[in-house]
This record gives sequence, structure tokens and C-alpha cells, in this order.
Amino acid sequence: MTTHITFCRICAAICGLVIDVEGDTVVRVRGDREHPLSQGYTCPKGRRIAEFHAAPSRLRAHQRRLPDGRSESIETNVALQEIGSKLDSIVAANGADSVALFIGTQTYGSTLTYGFAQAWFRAVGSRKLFSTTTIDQSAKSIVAGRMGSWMGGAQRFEDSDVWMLAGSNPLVSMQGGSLTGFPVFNGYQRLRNARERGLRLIVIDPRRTETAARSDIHLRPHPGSDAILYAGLIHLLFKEGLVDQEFCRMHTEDASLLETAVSAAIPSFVATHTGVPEDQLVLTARTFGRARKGMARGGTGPDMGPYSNLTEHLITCLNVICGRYAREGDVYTDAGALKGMEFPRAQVAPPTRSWERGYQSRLGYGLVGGQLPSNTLVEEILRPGPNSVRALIVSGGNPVSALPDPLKTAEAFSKLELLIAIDPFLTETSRLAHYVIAPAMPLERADHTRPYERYYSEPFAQYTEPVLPRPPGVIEDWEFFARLAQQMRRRLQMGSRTIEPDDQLPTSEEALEWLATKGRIPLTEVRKHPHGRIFDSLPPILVQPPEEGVSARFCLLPSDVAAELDSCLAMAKTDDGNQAFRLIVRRAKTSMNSLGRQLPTLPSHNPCFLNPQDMAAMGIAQGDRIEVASSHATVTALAERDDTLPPGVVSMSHGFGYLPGHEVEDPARFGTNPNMLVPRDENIQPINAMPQYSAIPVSIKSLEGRVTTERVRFDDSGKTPQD
Ligand SMILES: Nc1nc2c(c(=O)[nH]1)N[C@H]1C(S)=C(S)[C@@H](COP(=O)(O)OP(=O)(O)OC[C@H]3O[C@@H](n4cnc5c(=O)[nH]c(N)nc54)[C@H](O)[C@@H]3O)O[C@H]1N2
Ligand SMILES: Nc1nc2c(c(=O)[nH]1)N[C@H]1C(S)=C(S)[C@@H](COP(=O)(O)OP(=O)(O)OC[C@H]3O[C@@H](n4cnc5c(=O)[nH]c(N)nc54)[C@H](O)[C@@H]3O)O[C@H]1N2
Ligand code: SF4
Ligand SMILES: [Mo]
Repeated sequence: MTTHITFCRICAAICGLVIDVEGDTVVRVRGDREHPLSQGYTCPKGRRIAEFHAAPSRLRAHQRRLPDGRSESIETNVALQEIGSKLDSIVAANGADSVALFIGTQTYGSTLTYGFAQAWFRAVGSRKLFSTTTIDQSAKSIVAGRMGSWMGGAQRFEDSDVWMLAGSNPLVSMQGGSLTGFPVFNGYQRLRNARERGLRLIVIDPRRTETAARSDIHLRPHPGSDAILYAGLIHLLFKEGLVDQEFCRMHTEDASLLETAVSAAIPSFVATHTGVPEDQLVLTARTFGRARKGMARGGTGPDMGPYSNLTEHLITCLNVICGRYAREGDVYTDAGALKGMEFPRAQVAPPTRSWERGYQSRLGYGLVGGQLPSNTLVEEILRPGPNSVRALIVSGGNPVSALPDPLKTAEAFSKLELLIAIDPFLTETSRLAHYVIAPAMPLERADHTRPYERYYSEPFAQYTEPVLPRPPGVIEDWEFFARLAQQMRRRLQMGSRTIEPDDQLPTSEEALEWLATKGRIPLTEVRKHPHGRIFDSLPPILVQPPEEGVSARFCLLPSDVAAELDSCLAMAKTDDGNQAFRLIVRRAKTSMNSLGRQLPTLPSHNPCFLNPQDMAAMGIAQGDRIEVASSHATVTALAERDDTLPPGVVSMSHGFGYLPGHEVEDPARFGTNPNMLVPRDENIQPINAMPQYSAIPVSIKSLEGRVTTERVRFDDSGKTPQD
């Protein structure tokens, strides 16, 4: 038996794992107590990482779809030749923009894939790049593009005395680092310690989540009413003189315009439209405003609701007007170990509005972070024209499940001349593909932690060798992209390195070295510490003074934001008609988007959670079939009791359910895809076409017939390391 020390790559938390292997079989997976960040913690999915590799449904060879719909296994060389020549002829006939790439969540879990996928894409010369970023918290990029951003970085949770989490549940989602700033590793303990030393945690979430239950102030706004709530808080901060006047004077262009624009958001107005009592609002504004240090950070709740770009903008305004950024001489939050040295400065990077310049898609969208909005992909395929998308590669994603209106997405994907999915499983997306490329899975890959460095603030790094041999029929994702480029006779540019069509490709280990050459710690040093190490001997990076002569300032109320704010305040009184409930987003420890349900020991379906009072009023019992209807569609789901939800609010995780017509619609077996309820062309945001995944008005109806399902139950409390 061999014992391997490695790390999980299912989500961004990269928990340390110790894995015992006998022959080629994993006999035990446990949390690595010597891992400096996770300290032995694992979650239900991570503990089952080996089961994903060994799952009977896992593809161990690439699949080619036959004209009659059946599939056959093919070898890597054949797959690459056929795909390469099809792509060549599609590009020759229709131009490079007829080829699109969709980067999904599991792409980020492999250090090499993201870079090589993008390099292949640049080599093809297309501009139709899509990723999950634009169906997630893309509002954050829009805010930076419209408001500007602080080049000195964030304040640190560790030395703050207040922290506000708006619609994020990091104790479950593990969203830390640059996203929420919350210390997700050993999060329960570190939150306890922080509160003991005086930090006040403010959580804004309709649901009493695991994180909200441990907060000092929990505001429970009506779903989707967040923008009004933050406008109200900004109003109070100005009114009570709690803003950082000096910071505003030095670094903002138009703080007084913002003050005027939110002046209608007085506590009584805000209380009426958000349901948050006036005294709670005042307490929150004072707690946040009087603190010395500490930030407000938004998650998917506000970033997936109505007015998501405006909402995230107002959350960021709380930080700007209170001057909650790292100043000259402060320690920079993003310590970095394998990535290059950064030089933070106490100054504003001006708004870029990148989407207003350069390439504009034929649907009228510009690029955000070099990408087009994912919610326009379906229309890019369906709308005829010389530049329509005819070939699509999906890398580690499941867009048919993840995008709004899965039926329309499936219809569009079925019309593609070439659909390739790189996925170890057959999913709503990969089952439609002409070719499914079977990738090596995490334990079969060497990796290091460079891409994860933005999710934690310590200078931590770890390297892992492969733990398991890979099945002979699979290929590493990065190698697929590199070899496809060579097959298409394209030159790959990876940073300063060029790979010509006839060059020998690097090994994974060599390519991993390439990505770490600028690191503050040499990879050879990192490799000496199998459990990973916090390199605290590295000098802290300190925020530098501003460059001479810089004059950029935050733009708090550009005209488009002002118009969105006006419209939001005016719409506040909108009636939901018969749709008395609001459906909100939710994440569970037992799944990572659509990954989890593949295992018999993890839940195969997602219930619709309801408040017990609502269930009683409608005569709905636990496990009953219910109908959930939005203005767009009606679905069937199983009811599950949840007293952490307020009356009138229901919640469902995404990533479950099969499409009618593909499989029997059976919420007890497969769950329900909430995106059936989400239209792709209504209530979408300007600039990033972000759909509204949360705060969806729905009606609920009890259906005849009780369904009992055997469900696996988990203790999600995570209070102690579980292994
Ligand atoms: N276990 C697990 N971890 C994951 C994932 C997973 O699927 N499973 N997914 C990963 C991904 S891709 C992402 S993007 C992150 C997301 O990470 P988070 O943003 O932390 O996601 P959630 O845990 O769903 O937290 C969102 C919260 O918003 C609340 N909410 C919903 N609507 C509203 C609203 O209108 N207003 C307010 N204020 N709150 C609202 C919900 O009740 C919920 O508690 O998680 C990542 N981590
Ligand atoms: N209603 C609703 N919809 C949502 C959301 C929501 O909260 N509510 N959240 C949105 C968000 S934040 C996101 S990020 C998206 C998620 O959108 P996606 O990233 O498109 O969806 P995933 O289900 O994470 O897809 C990951 C795929 O990778 C495959 N996979 C697993 N392991 C490997 C591997 O080792 N290699 C490769 N190549 N593939 C692997 C899995 O089988 C799966 O098909 O969904 C969005 N959609
Ligand atoms: S939280 Fe779970 S899935 Fe995420 S890295 Fe840790 S063990 Fe893996
Ligand atoms: Mo996400």
C-alpha cells in the first residue's frame, strides 16, 4: 500500500488529502491534518473524490456520436485528426469567429487547462470566447469597469472590526480570498476567533444560512430588493457623517452626486420595500460606518438577482465612501507564492469600460475581460449570419444545465455542425456532443496551487504528483488543446513560450514549471513540502505610494448607473401578481454545480425547500410533489421543509434534473433544473447579459400524490474537521 499526499481540486478550497492506494485502487481518503490551510477538513464530495474517478459511469475513452445517435469509443489520435480537420473546414468556410469556446468550472480546477485552452483559442483567431464568469459574479467586473478599482487591494478580514457578507454563504461555498475576503479554511473556528477579538459580522441574506446563524447582525431583505437596501445604507452613512471625507475628497469624482441620488432611500422607504426594519438599518449603517476597518462583499445572491450590476456597484460604494481599502504601507492581502510579485499602489485604476471599445459582437455586446456574455451564446448559434457560431468546444462545463432556458440551449447545441465536450461524464451537454473527450481526472494529474492563490490570503503553495495512473483511453485537458493546435498547424503562444506545430510538447511537469517561473518561491522549494507550506519567511508585500502625477478617481455615479438606480427606485413598488413566492439560489456541500449526483452516495436530486408555515398553509407535506411556475415555465419538484427560509421564499440548488424528451422527467430520481424557470431574454442586465437566477417570482401548487425517496442525509455543520 502506498500513501499519497495531495490536494482536492473539486472546488477552489483545495483541501489537503491523504490517499492510500493499493495497486491502482484507492482504499482510503482522509483529510490531511498537516495541511496548513485545511488542517484535516474535507467535505462530503472531497472525501469521495476517488469514487468520481472509479464511477462506473465515468468515460474511460473518447466517444464519437454515430448518425443513429449511438456512440462508439475512439482513440485519441483519431479523435484529434477528425476534430482538427472538421474545425479547419468550418474556419475555412465561415471564418474563425464561427468557432466558440466555453470554459466551465472544472477547467479552473486544473492548473494547465485554462492557459492552454485560451492559447488554442487565440491560435484559431476567434473572438467568441465564453465562460461561467459571465453567468456568475460578472457584476464585479462591470463595477470595476464603470467605477474604477483600487490598486492597493482590499482590507484584510484578519485585522478588521467589521465584515459584511451580502448574499454569500462561504461556510458552505468556500468562497474566500479576493471574492469575499472571508477566511474559509477552518472557517467556523476563525470566525469564532475573530468575533472574540471584536469583529462584528453582518450577513444580508433572506435565508438564515450557516454563515448568517453565526453573525452579529442578520438582515433578511425580500429577495431581489438588495439595491434599495444598499442605497439606504449609503444614504444613512452620508446622513450620519460616517463617510471617510478625506478618502472621498482624494479619490472620488462624484461622491456628492451619489449622496443626492440615494437621498430618496430614507429608512421608511427602504423598510417598506425590503422588509428590513428601520432600526436594523440604522444599526447596520452605524456598525459598518463606525468601524475602523472592514469591507462589504457581495456573493451570488445579489449578483444573480434583478439589477445585479447596480447592486454590486452599490455594495462597492459602501467600501469606497468609507475608505475601506489597503492604504500606503499596509500589508497587501494577496500574498502570492507561485505567481509573480505584485506591486500594489495606493491609487485608483480608472474605469476602463472595455466593452465600449474594440470588438462588438453582432448582437451588440462588447468584451468583458476578453469574453462575450455566456447568455448570448445560444443566440450566437441560432441567429443566422456569416459569423454565427457553428462549432463549440465545452471545456469542463455543463452549459445546457447552467444557462437559462435549457430546452432552448439544447435546441441550439443540437444545431451545431460540431460540438465537442471535454467531460468525464455524460451530462445534459456532453450527451449532445459529436465528440466527448474523456479527460484525466484530478488524482491522475500533477498540479500546483498557483491558480488558486486568489482564493486565500496566505503565501501558500503546494505541488502534487499524480496519485493514480490514468486510464489508457483518456488525455489531459491541456494536452488535448495543445495537440489540437498542432493538428490544425497553428502556433501556440503560452506567455513568452511558443510551441510550433512540429515541436515536441512539454510534459505536464515541464509545463507546470513554465507557469511558476515568475513565482516568489521556486517550484523546487515548494516540492520539498508535500503537505504544502505557508511561506511566511517571504517578506509581506506592502502597498506602495501612488505614482507621481496620477489623478484617476473612482466614478461612483456614471450616467448609466444613475439611470439604473432611478429605474430601480421607481420600480420598487412593482406587484408580483399571482406569483406570491420568490425562488432564490442555494449551494449544498454535497454537490459542486452539476457534479455530485453521479455517485450513489451523494444526493441524486435537488428538492425545492419551503418554509414550514407555507407548507402547512398549502397542505404540502415533506416529500410531496409540487408544481413551481414562473412567468416562463412550470416544473415539478419535491418539497422539502426548511425553517431557515422565511415565509414566501423558496430555494433550490442548480445542477440537477434532466431535460424532458431526453429522459423521464422524474424529480425524485434526477431532481429539477431551476433554469427551466429562467428566461434567457427577459430581465437581463445591460453589458453582460446576466440572467436573473435568483429572486424569481414563482407560484407554488401542491400536486396529488406523495413521493417518498430514500435520500442520503449529511451533517453539513463542518464544525470539526471531518475525515
Ligand atoms: N459546495 C459547493 N460549493 C460551491 C459551489 C457548489 O455548487 N457547491 N459552487 C461554486 C460556485 S461556481 C460559486 S459561483 C460559488 C458561489 O458562492 P456563494 O455566492 O457564497 O453562493 P451561495 O452559498 O449559494 O450563497 C448565496 C447566498 O445568497 C442568498 N441569496 C439569494 N438571493 C438573494 C438575494 O436576493 N439577496 C441576498 N442578499 N441574498 C440572496 C442565498 O440565500 C445564499 O445563501 O460557490 C462555489 N462553491
Ligand atoms: N439556476 C442557477 N443556475 C446557475 C447558477 C445558480 O446559482 N443557479 N450558478 C451559475 C454559476 S455561478 C456557475 S459557475 C455555472 C456552472 O456552470 P458549469 O461550469 O458549466 O457547470 P458545472 O456543472 O460546474 O460543469 C462542470 C462539468 O465538468 C465536468 N467535470 C468533472 N470533473 C472534470 C474533470 O476532471 N475534467 C473535466 N474536463 N471536466 C470535469 C462535470 O462532469 C461537469 O459536467 O452555473 C450557473 N448557473
Ligand atoms: S471543500 Fe470539499 S470539494 Fe472543496 S476542496 Fe475541500 S474537500 Fe474538495
Ligand atoms: Mo460559479
